[in-house]
Amino acid sequence: MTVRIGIVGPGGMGRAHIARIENELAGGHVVAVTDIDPENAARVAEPLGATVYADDTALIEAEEVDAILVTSFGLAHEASVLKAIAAGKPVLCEKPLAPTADACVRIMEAEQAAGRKYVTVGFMRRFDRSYGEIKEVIDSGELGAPIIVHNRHRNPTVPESYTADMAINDTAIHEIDTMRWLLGEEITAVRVDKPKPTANRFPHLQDPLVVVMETESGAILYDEVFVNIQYGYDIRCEVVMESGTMALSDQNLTDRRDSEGARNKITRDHNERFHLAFNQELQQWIKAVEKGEHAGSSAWDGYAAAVVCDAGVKAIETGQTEPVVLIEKPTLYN
Ligand code: ISE
Repeated sequence: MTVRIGIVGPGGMGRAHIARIENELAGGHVVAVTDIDPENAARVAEPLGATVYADDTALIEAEEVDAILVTSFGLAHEASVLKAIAAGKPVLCEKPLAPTADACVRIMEAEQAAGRKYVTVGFMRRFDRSYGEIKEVIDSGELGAPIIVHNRHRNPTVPESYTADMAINDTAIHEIDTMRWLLGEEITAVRVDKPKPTANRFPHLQDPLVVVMETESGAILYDEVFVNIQYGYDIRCEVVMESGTMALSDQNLTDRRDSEGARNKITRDHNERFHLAFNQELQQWIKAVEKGEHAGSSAWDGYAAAVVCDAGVKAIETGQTEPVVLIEKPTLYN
């Protein structure tokens, strides 16, 4: 069976997903497209032979669509995801699931009423092989419990439209989810330190930031978020355990040595760095849809990340350590 996918809001991320579904992955085909910009929808649909729909409601309800991929902007996610749940169709929604924790609660309530998990959140780092190897060692207990994690999330630049809260909601959200998954526990408090800003930023941005999180067991997680570091897209993670450490190694699998020295090429962006992780994530989702199962991060993960983000955004304003208070986890997500 080929899973017939409808895409809502194909910007850069959506087009990258379409390319992987059509050229690299098995079992899926994009048959339907909608976008607030009808010209973009037509441009994307034409080479695929896909149908253009006037809006997300028409696309989600279309008989020819089995599953939905939501790659529109964060504020629009909730409405499309709720419509997919109402139509009984699996939906993979790019992060953030929704911009507020309250919106994520509404999504969880709709899923609970429907009685099954329809929603997968696009936290692709869970599918990165290096993070996976770190998780295996943590889970094995060989090196004892994780105590401190040092993360670095560096982007070469961001556009002027990038707002101060996006350092948390759009960038640190990846570490927030990855840390919850790696350590298998919830984050309980967040503080945000503000080093002297780089000169290479837009004046409205405080860049870099250091997000400091505490977990249920008392581990401390540091996340340097530096979105105008110029030299490239650089993601680091070192987990310090009781009798050893595990860290992501350099981003490329080969090192170049020549008269200039030894180099491991730095990637430019998340699509390049996490290409294989995105492929794995989408492939697993397509297979799960085919079998009527759920794969990847759930709406609960989207919710928990949103609550930490809300606390992080507040911590930027207050300069205080802000508590993270989650609702009780609904049994659907246990
Ligand atoms: C972007 O939306 C991403 O998801 C990237 O992984 C992240 O590095 C970047 O900061 C975000 O803006």
